[in-house]
Amino acid sequence: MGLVIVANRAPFRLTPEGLAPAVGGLASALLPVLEARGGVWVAAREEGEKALTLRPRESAIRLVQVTLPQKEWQGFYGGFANRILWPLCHYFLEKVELKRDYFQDYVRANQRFASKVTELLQPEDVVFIQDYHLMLLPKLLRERVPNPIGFFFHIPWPSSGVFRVLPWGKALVEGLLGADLIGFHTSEYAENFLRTAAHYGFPIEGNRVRWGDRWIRVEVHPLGIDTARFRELVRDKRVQEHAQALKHLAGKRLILGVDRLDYTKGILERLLAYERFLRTHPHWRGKVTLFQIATPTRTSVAEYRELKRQVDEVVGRIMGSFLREDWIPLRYFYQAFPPEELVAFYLAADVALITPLRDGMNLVALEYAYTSEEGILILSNLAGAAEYLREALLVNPYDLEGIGAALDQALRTPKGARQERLQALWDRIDGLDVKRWAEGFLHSLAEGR
Ligand code: ADQ
Repeated sequence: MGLVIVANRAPFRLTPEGLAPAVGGLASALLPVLEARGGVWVAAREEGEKALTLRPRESAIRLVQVTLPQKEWQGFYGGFANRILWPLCHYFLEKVELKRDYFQDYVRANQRFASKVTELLQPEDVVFIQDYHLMLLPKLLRERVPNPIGFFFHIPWPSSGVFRVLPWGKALVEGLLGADLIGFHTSEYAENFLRTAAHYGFPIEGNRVRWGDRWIRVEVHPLGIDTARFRELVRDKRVQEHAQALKHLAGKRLILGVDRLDYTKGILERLLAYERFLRTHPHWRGKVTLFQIATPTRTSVAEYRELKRQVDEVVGRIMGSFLREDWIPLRYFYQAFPPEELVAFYLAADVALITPLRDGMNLVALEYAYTSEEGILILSNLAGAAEYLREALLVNPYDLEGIGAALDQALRTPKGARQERLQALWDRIDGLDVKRWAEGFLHSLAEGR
């Protein structure tokens, strides 16, 4: 049975050296699965953007692109996805720009996807749709084809009261109900979804929603990481040498943050918490250094450019206030790194400070905890991952003093206690392996039919 994955973006990006896996949770999660099973990945392409071509012998994956006219792409992606759904689902209501034009473009783009998928679908194929860009697609496909359809929502499903701020809320829920199985990272999101569906009048029974004569199942399938790949990277001599060099460069206890430069990731709040920590815990001055890696993302959206400006300003202020001849309090990297370099940072870090204000799951937290040998993970209790990584040091990401106190505690935790926490986290993350996630979801999709 063939697998057809449908997602907004292709899992590759163009580099001067050719195609490389894209940065982001989705690509790291699904590429290994599709490569193992073989199949088609359908993704959008903005008109004028260079088409990505994969030659069959390079990969078991066939890539099919759906071309969207520029104006439509702007409204669909820059508008409805990034200025409405993303802030709304992460509880940033003040950033939501409700514009009808955006919704029109979202409908058109989802229709284009539906036509393309219908065209290429074989009778035996299973369709697996990814994320909030394509919420109308399951229904559009259900009207055209009988194939099994799975849908996974990678970001938080907010409480029903928040979701209902959307004038098109019911249409979006109906769109999803075209699927046979809808997956979420945590039980909280699944429950929120069921309550939202109930609000719009759909009968609910246990974890199932009824629509006409169909029952749609809602399940929790927490996404994990490619554990085998990360184990390999940790054992790689070059990665270990690089980690040693980074430790040497830091010269102090190394605190690490790694995120896309997105307002949901709490980078600004984290920097403010660090600044405050240095003021209120002066004995740590000269003894710690924060490496913050921020990956450029959605740079065409004004909101993100403004965030970058604010982050630059706080970075400058911390450096100006605390830098000493013998101590660099902060190193800020506004760039993406290949996985082997990222793992070197993970290995070198004594503490990872992962404090999103909201996050569907947060794979960086899993990657750090899995690869670190004696570090400690400070994790936001508003990230989906907090439902699983109970041995992390959980903090409220809005509570700047609380973050400082957790940093102080983490830095004082003796090696034995740190290793005990890590050992427990390794077991949990083994249980969340990405292959299990995909197989588990697809198995349940097949079973339920
Ligand atoms: P993201 O918001 O992108 O994903 P996350 O889950 O942390 O967040 O995944 C980021 C991925 O990008 C990680 O695999 C990480 O290694 C990589 N990455 C981050 N910074 C990088 C850098 N500077 N260079 C190279 N690689 C970098 C969305 C949701 C999440 C959800 C995932 C998967 O917002 O909540 O966990 O999808 O469902």
